[in-house]
Amino acid sequence: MTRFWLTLFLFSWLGLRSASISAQPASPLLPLPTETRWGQGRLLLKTPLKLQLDAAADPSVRAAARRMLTRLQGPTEPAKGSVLQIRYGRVGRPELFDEERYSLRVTPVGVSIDAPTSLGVLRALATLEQLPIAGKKQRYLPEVDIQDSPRFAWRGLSLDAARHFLPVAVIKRNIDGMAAVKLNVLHWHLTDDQGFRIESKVFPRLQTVGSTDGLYYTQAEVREVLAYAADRGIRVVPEFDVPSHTTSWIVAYPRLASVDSTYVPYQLWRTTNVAIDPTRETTYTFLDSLLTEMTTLFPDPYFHIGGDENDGRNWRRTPRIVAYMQANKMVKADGKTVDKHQLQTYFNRRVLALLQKRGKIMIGWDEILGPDLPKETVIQSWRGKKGLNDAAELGHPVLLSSGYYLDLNYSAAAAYAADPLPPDTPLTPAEQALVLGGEAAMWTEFADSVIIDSRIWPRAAAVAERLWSPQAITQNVADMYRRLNLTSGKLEMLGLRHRSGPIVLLKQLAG
Ligand code: CP6
Repeated sequence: MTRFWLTLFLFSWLGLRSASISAQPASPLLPLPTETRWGQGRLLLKTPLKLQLDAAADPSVRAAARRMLTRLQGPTEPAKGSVLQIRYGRVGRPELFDEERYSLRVTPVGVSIDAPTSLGVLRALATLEQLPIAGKKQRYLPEVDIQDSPRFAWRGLSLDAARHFLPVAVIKRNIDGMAAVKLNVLHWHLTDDQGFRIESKVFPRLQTVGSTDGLYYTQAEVREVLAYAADRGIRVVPEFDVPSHTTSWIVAYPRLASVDSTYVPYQLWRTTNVAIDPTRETTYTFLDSLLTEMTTLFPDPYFHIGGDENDGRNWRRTPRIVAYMQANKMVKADGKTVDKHQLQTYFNRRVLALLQKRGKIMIGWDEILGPDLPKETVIQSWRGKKGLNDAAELGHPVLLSSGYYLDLNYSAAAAYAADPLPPDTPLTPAEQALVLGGEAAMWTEFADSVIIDSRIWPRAAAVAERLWSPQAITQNVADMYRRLNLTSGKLEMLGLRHRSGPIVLLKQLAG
């Protein structure tokens, strides 16, 4: 035993020594790539890099390369000088999950990016943008050889645009931030008690009556955001939260309600206990029309139906719904007490059928989990790690959000420590393969579009690294904070005003 520890100490001491001898530069990169080999040379940035890209290249890749060069070198005309060479096989399909690999080489004479797909190129460009070092006289790229691919395929940021509306410009600048740290899924929480934030042409009262402040995205604006995200290799998954969190829906269309009553829009700080009626066929004809419209608008194969925090109070108070549950044996083990969870599972199966008819994969928060839920439904765990493991053990694909709630103001270190698959995971390899990744979540009951950047950034970048980088090289919290500080400065330059805050804007307005 003693000898074992001694050997261990000796090895770790040698490890430290050899690291300091080879004078590794402190990496500016976040998330850390799978493999990084630093060289001794440097590529000075004073001569503009000339972009060398296949003539038939995807316009998004060309635009992304131009954006990166402008940020790196200013809006210079490409001259002679060194070359940025980009090669890739095909245009990536984000939903295929294995398309983000790349290699990036910087030598004193140029930069080369090789990737199987355009998505890999976008990730490589994000890395390249983090590399420049300000030398004594001029800026340069350090010589480096990087091989990189993500640990998890699904690295999301969830934004609640329902409680406080988030204008398109806010969504776009947050997409820029996501791209900078290789987050690849924007989960757009579009509806909640306090507002239905997207235009429906079929049921326009949803946005006109359901958003009492009149703020919602038109379908043209949604398309604009989708194109902006797609150009940056980011998928957009919309959430329409049902059956609970639906006051706005019910205020607009009272026929959806479980309880016949007059509903008023909820105030921001109140939580929900309304739910739409899952026992009436008209509820499903309504949802069928709405989902037909919305699944056509959003091209991503995944579609989020929420499903969280239904306390069942509305259903238990309605004799018609209680009778339905009894007639259909939706009761607990005692054979008498009605079980709202069984009714919600029935509802979920009906919604699943509507989505599958449109070729969509359904996602819901962990409350929707139950033995009768079809296995193809993805579970997003927010109430704790147990939800993630339970779902994977039952055979569901699963996402982790527990531990990544930015509005709870955990430290970056705490978010960093939350790992979907820690070394002591109880999951078998087959179950582990069901863990798609995770999402940082920003709820907006107590945050509006002015301060939201400072809640999201830079902590979402710590989550991004947890989900992208290998576990073994991401155990040093102090080093994460060092790199987070660098990243934060870069995010600020992208327009995410989380450091200086609105004061800077006010000063600018004041002239
Ligand atoms: N809104 C919705 C929320 C939350 C959820 N759903 C939430 C619950 C608890 C915490 C944070 C957020 N505000 N629609 C749960 C998924 Cl701590």
